[in-house]
Amino acid sequence: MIIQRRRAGCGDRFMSSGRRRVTFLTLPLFLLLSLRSQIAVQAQADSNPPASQSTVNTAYTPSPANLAARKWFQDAKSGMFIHWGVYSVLGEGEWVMNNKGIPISEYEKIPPQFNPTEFNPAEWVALAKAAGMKYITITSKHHDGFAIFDSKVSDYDVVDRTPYKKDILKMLAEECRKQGIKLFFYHSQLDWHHPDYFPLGRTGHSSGRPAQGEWTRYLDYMDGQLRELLTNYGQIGGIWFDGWWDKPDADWRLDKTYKLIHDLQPQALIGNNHHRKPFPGEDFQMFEKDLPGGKTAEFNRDTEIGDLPLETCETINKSWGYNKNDSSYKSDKELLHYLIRAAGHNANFLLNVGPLPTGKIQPEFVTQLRAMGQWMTKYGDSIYGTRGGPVAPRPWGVTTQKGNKIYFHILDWQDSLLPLPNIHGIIRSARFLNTGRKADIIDTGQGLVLSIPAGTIDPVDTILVLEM
Ligand code: JFZ
Repeated sequence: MIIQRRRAGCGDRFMSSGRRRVTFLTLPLFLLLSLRSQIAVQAQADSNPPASQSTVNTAYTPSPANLAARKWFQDAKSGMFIHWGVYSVLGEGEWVMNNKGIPISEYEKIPPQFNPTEFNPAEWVALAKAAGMKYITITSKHHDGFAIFDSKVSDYDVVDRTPYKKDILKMLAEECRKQGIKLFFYHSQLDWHHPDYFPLGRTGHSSGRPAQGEWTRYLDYMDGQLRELLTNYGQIGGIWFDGWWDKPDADWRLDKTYKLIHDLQPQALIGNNHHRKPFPGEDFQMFEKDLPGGKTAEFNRDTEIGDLPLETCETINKSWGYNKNDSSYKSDKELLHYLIRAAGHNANFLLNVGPLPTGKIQPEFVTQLRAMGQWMTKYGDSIYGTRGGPVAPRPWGVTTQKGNKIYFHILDWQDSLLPLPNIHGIIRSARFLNTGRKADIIDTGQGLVLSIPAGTIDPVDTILVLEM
């Protein structure tokens, strides 16, 4: 409800411009109560969908544990994406095998060079926490087909083919459990190495594989690795699939694979980066390099937003896997804006790091992550546990909400007045989170306007909190 008209004689202070200024904090209680009865409700054509997400797929009923995990996921808001594999050795990103046309026979010479003696899982997990992140999603196997865990259905893995010989995922899983971070596995359905990934899809044509193979055997192999991932690493957050888009017309036997996962760990959340509306059996929907509904990336052209929890992922520079030639780092402000805008879109932000082949995370990433964490320590209340707020995302910023609080995140606004549409009901208090100062809300008679005094604008995010 927007308060449009107030009774004469109730202390209206008219400004010279004719606007009425309402400082809600200073209004006596009887006035606030009297305002309840003089209300005009304004239709809202442009508000976000309701905060509670409907979760029903046709052929799949998520378990209560799964529904609880979805809520946890939506509350978590921030996660760390990790692209790490033997490709890191070459320092040209995780697509190097395809992009440089490296045949399998040559690519198989890389694992013997992968020896990350400086890998310290405690350091990685602590860094994620310091960045304010609540979960980690790491590549168990990327498109190159190489597993960074101990697989028994293949010897193309870190234990069998590298001098390091240790199960990286086991080490990380133990540390995550210790430090209270959830662990998800990114698992590539696309495989440039396995002989039964046949017929080939759009990519991986220079691998030099024989022109034959049995597709269902490949799917059995993939399910075999997934069974390992859901059995040997304790309770996991979920599986982040990718690569479906390489063969969109293939029979991926998704029902069987998804059922396997949900049978083994009902709470595990399944998402698939197929850039389509969610398929039955999935528990969350992710977007790559775009906010939900955004179509700046070509592969998001056919994307539609479903009704599952949302996540969007992005890189700090332009690469997922370690790229020694990529120094186009985004600033901490840009990254925070992405996180805040994602929250306003009702989505999580999964921010990527591509560790070095040594096991270290490069200092440029560490600096940005720590800066983001410092901001989250101060202002996390306006992000964690929130859902998209009453005003749909705007160029100037976004809104989030939690309980009786509405947060306006003003990210890019130069003027001293900002309209506050879609605010219904009595405002019990209005203040700026950055300074703690009371905010002046002006009732124009046709809607509310926020007055932003000089010096109030915060270079990252000016946050107005309305308590309703
Ligand atoms: C995928 C991966 O290919 C990429 O390496 C990274 O892991 C990212 C998070 O996810 O990105 C894609 C997905 C689809 C296409 C291209 C890149 N596509 O459809 O062309």
